[in-house]
Amino acid sequence: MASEKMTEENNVRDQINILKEQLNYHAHRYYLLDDPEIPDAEYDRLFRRLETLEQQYPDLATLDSPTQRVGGQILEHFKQVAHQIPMLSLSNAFSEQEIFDFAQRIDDLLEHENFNIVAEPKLDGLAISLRYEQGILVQAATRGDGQTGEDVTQNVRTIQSVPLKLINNDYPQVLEVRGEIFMPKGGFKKLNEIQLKNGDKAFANPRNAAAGSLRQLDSRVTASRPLAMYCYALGLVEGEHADNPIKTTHSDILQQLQHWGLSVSPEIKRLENCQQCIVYYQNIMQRRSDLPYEIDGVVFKVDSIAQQQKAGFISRAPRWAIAYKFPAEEAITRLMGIDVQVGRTGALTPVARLKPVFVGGVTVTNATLHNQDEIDRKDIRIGDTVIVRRAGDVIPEVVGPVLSRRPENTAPYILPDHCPVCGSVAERVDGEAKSRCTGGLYCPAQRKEAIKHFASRKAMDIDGLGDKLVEQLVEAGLIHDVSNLYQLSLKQISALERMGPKSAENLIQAIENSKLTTLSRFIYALGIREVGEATALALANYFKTLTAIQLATEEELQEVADVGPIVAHHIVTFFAQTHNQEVLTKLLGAGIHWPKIFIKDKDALPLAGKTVVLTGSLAVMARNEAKAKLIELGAKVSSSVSKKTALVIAGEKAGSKLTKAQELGIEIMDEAQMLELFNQG
Ligand code: 9MJ
Repeated sequence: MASEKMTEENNVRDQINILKEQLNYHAHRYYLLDDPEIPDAEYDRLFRRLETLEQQYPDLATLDSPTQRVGGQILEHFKQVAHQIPMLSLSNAFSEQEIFDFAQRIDDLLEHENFNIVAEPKLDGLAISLRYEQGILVQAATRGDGQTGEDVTQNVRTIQSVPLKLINNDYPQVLEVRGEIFMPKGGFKKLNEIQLKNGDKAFANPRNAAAGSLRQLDSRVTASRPLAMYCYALGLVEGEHADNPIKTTHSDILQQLQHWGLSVSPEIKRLENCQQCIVYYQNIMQRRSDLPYEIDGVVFKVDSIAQQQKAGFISRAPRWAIAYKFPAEEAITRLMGIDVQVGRTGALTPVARLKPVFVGGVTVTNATLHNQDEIDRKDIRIGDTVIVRRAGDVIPEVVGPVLSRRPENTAPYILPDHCPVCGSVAERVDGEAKSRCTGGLYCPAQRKEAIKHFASRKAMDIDGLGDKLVEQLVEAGLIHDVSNLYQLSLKQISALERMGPKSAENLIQAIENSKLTTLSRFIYALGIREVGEATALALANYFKTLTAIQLATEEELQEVADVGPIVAHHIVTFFAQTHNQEVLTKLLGAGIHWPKIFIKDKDALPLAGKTVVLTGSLAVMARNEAKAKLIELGAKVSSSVSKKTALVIAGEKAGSKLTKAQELGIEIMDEAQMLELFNQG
């Protein structure tokens, strides 16, 4: 027995030593280098693990353990400052239940007195204590370990939202104010752009950037950094002004601080009960990504100072306050593998297959890796321990590997040079981020995606035709291209697995209903590369008819505000493909139509196949309108006169193009003749 116990203790000792070593390594990166390698949540997890082991085996707890040091480290560069009133930390809550428990505890401690709560966003920055003597800022100190901090007065003086002198002369002789220094998101982004441009390392997050900026030995560097401060507590106060003594509630004190020129978060609210606290939390969480600064939760504080005193403290945290933290947005997990997905346009997208991990409030198993360059830049390898980030509703992403945990024998990942679905060659065009399967619509993956897109809500809006059903239909060989949708029979659909007769009928009806659409939806539904909803609408409005769009040259297409040379090229390429023309004919033949649009046999149009040049200025009709009309009548509109030109329309002050047309003996019309032609058309 005794030896078993010893073995167990030795194991725990090893575990504790490993944890200490890891925590010291990460604390160094975090506090001294401002360059953390793992997410905070992971650091906290290691820390809690060590705490638990030390509690279970008190003999193994040593004074050099990171658990024996609360808060940050004290840097040697800066003068030390003893906080006359310690700077507190906050207890954390992670669930509604813990907030109800907190309220219950307060209720007990206050012996059922009524109490109000002040709710504040929990800023993710650095806690700072400012000291004003006779209204003048004389000292600014970091929190340090809560008892002793670093003197960063020179640096804090450069922050615009920290007044060097208080306003309204009714302040106390000595006023210590505590708050958070942070870097707004916009400033952080710009700073990192500058860092990268100068060949310096980007900061991992705004808090690290704020910490790094504040610990500069040269305050000119701090001055160039976009820092701000919000105040949320008092420290030492001496010699209150008779006209304006310190208020008796937290909410009034915050107003008083504003009266003296200090900044306070505009989001702070006074609340009356627990339910309102939960609503406040949810509301702030929803707006989190829209706030101009990072927050990692909300803080609830008892409003009355007398009640705060009655509730008291446990070790270094007040009993009268609690931080309700948001779920961590970053976590670490293992990259099990990389799948390659094939999109509608053949683009190959590497997708990380992750060991399931709870992050940002959900369990994440996949995350996009975007493309080869991203994988190379981040040096992500299969087998790595990776940081996964899920912020708000944004799709999860892999931030990068934790290099200190990289296993041996990993290799850089290279995307396959063949399509994993159809085996066609995958090509990467110069200047493009993604490589693409060259299989086109031979590739079942591309076909499925094209059909899903065609049926989607903003395209043909075929109700009930979801992704799974499209996959079933393609796999059953019932549809090869989008036009086959309109040939499906009730019998074929009913025969599919998990398809009831009523659903089959509804689907047939939905397909039928989709036949009446708009020109812009139809163009969007075709899935032409780079032609999104807005471009489709712009094309429809400009050209008015499908025929005009089909016949437009790249040059003409670029007349549309939304269309540049690349998009124009994609459109022309799309319509030039025989396969696409066939599908279009079948779709229109199936009865797809839209109001106020006429479809003519393009060969029968009066200007079919003729190249027309417009020159000089038109007096009656807008130039673009004339151009659209010409296209509608089947013309190809060009900007230069050549032997191929069939007709030149010469407005007023026509110059060299008219002369050239006359030399070449090309038919010439004036504006009146053109209008006559349009009337006939
Ligand atoms: C933050 N970080 O925004 C406190 N805090 O109060 C707010 N921190 C705090 N309050 C007492 N809003 C100790 C810390």
